[in-house]
Amino acid sequence: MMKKISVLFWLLLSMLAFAGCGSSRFAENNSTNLPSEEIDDNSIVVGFSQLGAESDWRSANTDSMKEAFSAKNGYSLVFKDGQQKQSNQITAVRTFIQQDVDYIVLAPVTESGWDSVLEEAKEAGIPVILVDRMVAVSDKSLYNCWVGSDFELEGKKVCEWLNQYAIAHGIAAKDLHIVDLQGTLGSTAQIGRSRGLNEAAIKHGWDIMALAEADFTQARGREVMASMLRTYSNINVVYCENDNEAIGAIMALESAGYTVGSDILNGEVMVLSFDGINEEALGYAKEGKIACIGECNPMHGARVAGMIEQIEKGESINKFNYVEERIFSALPDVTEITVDGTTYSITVPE
Ligand code: GYE
Repeated sequence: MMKKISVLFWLLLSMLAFAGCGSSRFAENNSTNLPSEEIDDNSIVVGFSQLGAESDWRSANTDSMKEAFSAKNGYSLVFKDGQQKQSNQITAVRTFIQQDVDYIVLAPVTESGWDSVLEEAKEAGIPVILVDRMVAVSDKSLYNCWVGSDFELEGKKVCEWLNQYAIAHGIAAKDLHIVDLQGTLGSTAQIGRSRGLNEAAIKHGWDIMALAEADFTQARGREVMASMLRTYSNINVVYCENDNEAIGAIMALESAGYTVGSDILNGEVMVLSFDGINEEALGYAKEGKIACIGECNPMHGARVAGMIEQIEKGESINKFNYVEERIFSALPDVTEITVDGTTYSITVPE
């Protein structure tokens, strides 16, 4: 089952291909080339196609995976950064198939377009584990299992927090003027979080003034917010689909002269967000500058390693594995929320 020889062969091939290039070429390529001393007969070879490095969440996720699939834990990891492009990820998966790795782990950038390459992996008999986002394939046997977050639930929780906050402060639905800085369009995190907001807006009669893709990055969050402020002057709630966008949006709001905070009846602009892993965003949440953060847990490394252990032992494994997540707010007014019959207490960020 171990694929030592073929990986060694690939290692040699890539060394030949890169011979003569400076070390920066390796950095640009952004892959981990396996040092031969890390490949041993007993290691399990994992090819991990990470979608990019767009956010702090993503960096934490990458670290967690690298830690779990370390040589000391008995793994050889082939890491490829897709740089936010599905075509790069498809190439990475094809490379893993050619390398004949033991497992393919995929964090897909968007949901559609995975059928062919996953069929190739299946034909090669290599188990595929999805992490974080999902793929939209009609044949679910193209992957073994998935672990990640319930993004729609995250969205519903943050919106229910907003609803309870509005009730506690006597803010009418018609007085909320919301914009949505969406994540990468077509990614599971975007689809779920946008849907959570959309459903709440329909339920409560909220006005969603504008929505636009900000790609989960601080730079795009800032640009998209600045452009929305040029079009609309009465925005008072900014729903950011991750913390990096929120940090960018706060920069744009403050440089346009707005005060970011929760007193929306007196002209402050409220920022809502997701993740809760970025120190700066958590700091903002502590001071109430980000009113509420729906936690999104990136620490999937040990979870995926656990799944691989189960497959190795021939144990059956749950297809979909959702992680539990909290909701952060330092504002005193709402202490718990109920979504779909479950009550969640609010965690005050420390
Ligand atoms: O919220 C965001 C990242 O898919 C859960 O992607 C992930 C999201 C996360 O870029 O920060």
